[in-house]
Amino acid sequence: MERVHEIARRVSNWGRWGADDERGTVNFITPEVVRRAAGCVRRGDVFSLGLPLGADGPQIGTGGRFNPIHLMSAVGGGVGTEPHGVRYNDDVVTMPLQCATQWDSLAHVYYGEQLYNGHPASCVTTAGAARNAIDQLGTGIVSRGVLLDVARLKGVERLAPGTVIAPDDLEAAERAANVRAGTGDVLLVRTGHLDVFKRDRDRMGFIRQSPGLGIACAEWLHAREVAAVATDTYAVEVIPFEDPKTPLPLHCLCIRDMGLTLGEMFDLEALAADCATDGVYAFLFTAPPLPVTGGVGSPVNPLAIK
Ligand code: UVW
Repeated sequence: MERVHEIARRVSNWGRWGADDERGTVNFITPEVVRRAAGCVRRGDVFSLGLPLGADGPQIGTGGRFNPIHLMSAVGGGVGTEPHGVRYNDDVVTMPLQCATQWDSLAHVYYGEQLYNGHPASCVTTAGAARNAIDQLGTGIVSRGVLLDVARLKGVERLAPGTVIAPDDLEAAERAANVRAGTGDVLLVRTGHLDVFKRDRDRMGFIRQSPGLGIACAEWLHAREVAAVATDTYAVEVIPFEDPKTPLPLHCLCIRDMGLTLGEMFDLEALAADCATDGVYAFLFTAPPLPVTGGVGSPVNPLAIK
């Protein structure tokens, strides 16, 4: 953890938005940022970045995560007394909030008995998160989205598992896209790794190892003041971890020290193909989490609008 502690001293946002803050870098999304984002809409084409929420999802059962269980609680239920009158269908879903395309809340990963902004880890109990829960970000995540297609930059369909994405790669992808991620933007980084699940149907291969952001990206993300970062992988950061003795180092720095939420398993394929065609890598991005009271994550259907 030494390196995490050392970088944390430089990237910490604790106190930046007040001692009570539970929203972290989403605070960078000001009304002016939203207005600028809305100006990115040119054609009106909408891209969904969400995986289907079904039994055929990416989970393999580890860590208590399973794929959604969808049940019908009413099929052709009657309303009123007419023999051929009004009928209704209803349904129920049981699912881990982290099972498919999702945001991490600022209560999700921590170390040293404190969550983001110094809120005590004891705020999270079996009843949920009393601080830093996902509902705190409920209105927050609409902004300009910027896609950095690192796989395309490297000329491959997918980066190999274990490939560390460094700040230089992000900047090279920016130059290739003629875009610069800045204050309040939501950064989407494409590795191509989602196809290990989507095309190969290899869930184990998708989850157990992946390309991803290296620990050095924490300072870059901090300097650019992005509001959130999401990738097409299971954990945003590279797996195996760069230092096997320090698990989830980027989660620790982003979520706990910077208050920067992470988006995982975003399906960037159709959006990336469109960006490669029209050369436009910035768009309106909206992905409000479900306001789950006390939730430490949320499924989401992010939309990119060009
Ligand atoms: C963990 O694996 C703990 O978290 P995430 O789903 O955010 O990668």
